[in-house]
Amino acid sequence: MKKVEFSNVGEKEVTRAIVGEFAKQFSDYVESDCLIVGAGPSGLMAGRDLAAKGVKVLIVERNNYLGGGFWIGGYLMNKLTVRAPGEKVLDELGIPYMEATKGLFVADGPHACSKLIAAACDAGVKFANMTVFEDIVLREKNRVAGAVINWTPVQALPRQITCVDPVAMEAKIVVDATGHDATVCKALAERGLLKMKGFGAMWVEQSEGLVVEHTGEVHPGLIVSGMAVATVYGLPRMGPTFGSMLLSGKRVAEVVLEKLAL
Ligand code: 48F
Repeated sequence: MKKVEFSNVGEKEVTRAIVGEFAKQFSDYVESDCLIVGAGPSGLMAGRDLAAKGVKVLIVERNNYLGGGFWIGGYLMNKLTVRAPGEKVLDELGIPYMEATKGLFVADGPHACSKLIAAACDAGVKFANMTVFEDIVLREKNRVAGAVINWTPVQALPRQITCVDPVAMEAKIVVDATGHDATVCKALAERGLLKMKGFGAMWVEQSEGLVVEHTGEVHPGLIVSGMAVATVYGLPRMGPTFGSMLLSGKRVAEVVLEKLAL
């Protein structure tokens, strides 16, 4: 059998490469143009469109994996649906799909999700995964100016063995893309700075259009995206259909670009 010759580097070089590159990127992204909390379909889509326009984007995600509900689609079956005109975004991302019935398209979750993640990475989005959003940073007139974050494992362990203070990241604009929980908006609501209605019962024909229409700035410095929009404004939920998540992410990118131009 032919011998394969690998380069002559050992453990210390491997460790230094990881630590060095992590520290460089982390230090650089302590300040970004746009910090997106949540790497579900709406957060990834927003990040991809923004980074493609040269915006410095960091996505913070509490899980190890990126993609949120987009991996598995509906009911643990790895299929996801998109109602027209959402299939245009699938075309743009090169995601294969079939038409199930007029105006309803079905794609494979893993294929769709990995394409969207790759598109975000290719555009230049950076990720802090296994990182949980804990709180907001506020500045003058209660403008949202960043996020307080910690390692997910720290938060997951019992309090008595993890008294680890978090750190904060600053950003010109923060996006809440945390899905139904709307965790970033909740941090404002807990301080009496925002009223949240909680999402309504499922009604897909109503919810998709309303979510995209209501996507935007919810408080100075904070944009709301995807299902978090339904939670803030009391809009109906929609179940495993994703066209409006992708279009909400696109709308976020438009709003952020307008704001950054000011
Ligand atoms: O839930 P998620 O996929 O949000 P989305 O982009 O899309 C919603 C759909 O998946 C689906 C639906 C309509 O199609 O009803 O549910 O609005 O992704 C949200 C991401 O945010 C992360 C979470 O792990 C997920 O990947 N996340 C939530 N809370 C935090 C967080 C937090 N505190 N810190 C960091 N990440």
